[in-house]
Amino acid sequence: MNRTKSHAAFERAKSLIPGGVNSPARAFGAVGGEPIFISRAEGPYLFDIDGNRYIDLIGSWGPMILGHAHPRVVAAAIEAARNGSSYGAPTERESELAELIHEAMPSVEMVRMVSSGTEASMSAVRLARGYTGRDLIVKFAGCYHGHVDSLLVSAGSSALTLGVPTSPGVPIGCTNDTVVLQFNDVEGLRSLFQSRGDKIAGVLLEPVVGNMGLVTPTKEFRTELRRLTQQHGALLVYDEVMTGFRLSPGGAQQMFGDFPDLTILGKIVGGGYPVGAYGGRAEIMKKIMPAGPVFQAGTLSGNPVAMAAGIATLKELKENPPYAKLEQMSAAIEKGLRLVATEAGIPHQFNRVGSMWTLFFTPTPVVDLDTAKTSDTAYFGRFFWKMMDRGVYLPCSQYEAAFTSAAHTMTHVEAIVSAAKQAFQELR
Ligand code: KE4
Repeated sequence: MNRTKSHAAFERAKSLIPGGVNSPARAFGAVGGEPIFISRAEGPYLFDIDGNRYIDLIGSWGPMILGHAHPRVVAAAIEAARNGSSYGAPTERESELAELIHEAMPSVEMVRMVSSGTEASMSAVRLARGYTGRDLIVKFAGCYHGHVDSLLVSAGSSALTLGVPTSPGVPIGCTNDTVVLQFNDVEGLRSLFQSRGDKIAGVLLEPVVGNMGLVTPTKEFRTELRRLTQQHGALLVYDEVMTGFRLSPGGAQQMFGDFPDLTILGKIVGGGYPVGAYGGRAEIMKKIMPAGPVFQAGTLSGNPVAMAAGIATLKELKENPPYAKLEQMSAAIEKGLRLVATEAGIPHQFNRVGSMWTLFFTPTPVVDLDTAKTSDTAYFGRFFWKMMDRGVYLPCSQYEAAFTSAAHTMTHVEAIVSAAKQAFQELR
């Protein structure tokens, strides 16, 4: 594929923007080569500035569950933008989106809008500490909650991809009160609560992990998490930035029948516009200023254009739920990729929950960060480019989830599987 314009754009960007990108996740650091520059996107497709078309399996790392440029979302954003882009004053749209969130996730009795998942995670951690009067936060190796200082410890996503799970610039004082356990480690959880349970403000996790590649929790792990947090007065915080409105209308918590104390949201809730949110039990949320003493603020929080896009997205998901189709498409992708990888004799694992999935190149079942890291990331990089050259755009890291959208059809599934079959044959 000709990518000369992307190369020139990357050279230009690198002289102005660190690494030429505004987020390391899109830097292609783990797969080698250079990122492609996008000119536009529509439905299941990305188009780069050289005119190449790709079946998009990232969907902006999760937000584009409806596919790109969905007419309803585009129209809502344009209509809102015509009435001004930001007021710094409250609008009814913020309450409308809050009502849609609460309707989908009853555990979220009250919610505060912010502008990113990171901001939502940071605020939820501060709230858990402010509400409980305790300092300790528990997270799990390989889970990523945004670039929050206190959570950049053994973080997943691009921190893991680029090998800086604990970043320079984060003073030890910021992470002294962060305890990292292995995901699915029930004994580790029990032992920590036994020794320090009365010091724990909150336990933060991705209820289905996307940021070490896709990893699912065991039922025992989820049940113990809820039991121990309740028993010791710690808050259970579900980071549903990726899973919210994706795994079901009510995200992972609805799918599992769980009831966390706080929920962190992002991505889909803004329909591709900058929206994050955190919410939960009203008595906890009422601690947030100006209702309570825990400070949190933001110029563009509840931005009217972003709210309009989020409302349009959640209404479309509610009125025309795509979940059966997402399951059908994603199951067909799983079946096809498992088949062609097996035929090619490639050691692999395929982890999937609904429309979030990861093809790991390892013979070891992937259940936590240690097992995810047995993957052959060099092989993944070669596979990634073989797929790119066949017009299939996978996440540019073994440690990320792929996302199927409502715009994908069986034609796209067949093209994805066919490209993988050829890629595996060429990589022999
Ligand atoms: P943002 O600050 O990127 O909006 O959200 C941070 C975040 C929080 N929680 C979860 C579970 C997340 O997946 C994320 C962000 N996800 C990454 C992709 N793995 C975003 C891509 C990027 O960093 O560019």
